[in-house]
Amino acid sequence: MGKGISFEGVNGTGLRIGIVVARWNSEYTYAIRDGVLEALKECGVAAEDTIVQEVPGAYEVVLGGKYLIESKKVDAVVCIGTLIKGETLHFEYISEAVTQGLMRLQLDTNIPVIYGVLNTATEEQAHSRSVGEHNHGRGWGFSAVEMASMMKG
Ligand code: RBF
Repeated sequence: MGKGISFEGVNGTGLRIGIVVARWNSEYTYAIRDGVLEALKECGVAAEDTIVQEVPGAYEVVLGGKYLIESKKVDAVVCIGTLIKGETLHFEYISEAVTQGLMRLQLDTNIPVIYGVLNTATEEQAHSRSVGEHNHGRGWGFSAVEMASMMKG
């Protein structure tokens, strides 16, 4: 389950969940995607109701999420990216834009958007939160189902 919180009783039967995965830092983003898939399966989301869409980088996950919401009618979407602080200011600009974009997306559409973006200072931090001892993807998968259920009343 997610670090520090429990998702007991979360039931995804009949829900459609989208996953958007950035290919930048795919060693980490694919591990997170797999964690999300594992959680969705565990709480009863059918394989045919799980829609995975790849995009190039974290900057593109916002539009990827909008696409799944509008064209694939998902009940929630998990947007996955990994931004690792580099030598340039790209990290700050992309991170800020994606963070604002994902919040705006869910408020504009009334469809839950799960913030699946790791913003880390080092590769080691990204590693431990994805392929390492704690895969955040699992908690994000359960969060998607919980929020989708909430919105469906
Ligand atoms: N995308 C990521 O998902 N993670 C990164 O750490 C990342 N770093 C980038 C650093 C630079 C200098 C540039 C130019 C792009 C980076 N991107 C990264 C890609 C970005 O999210 C997007 O795919 C491209 O900028 C094209 O819009």
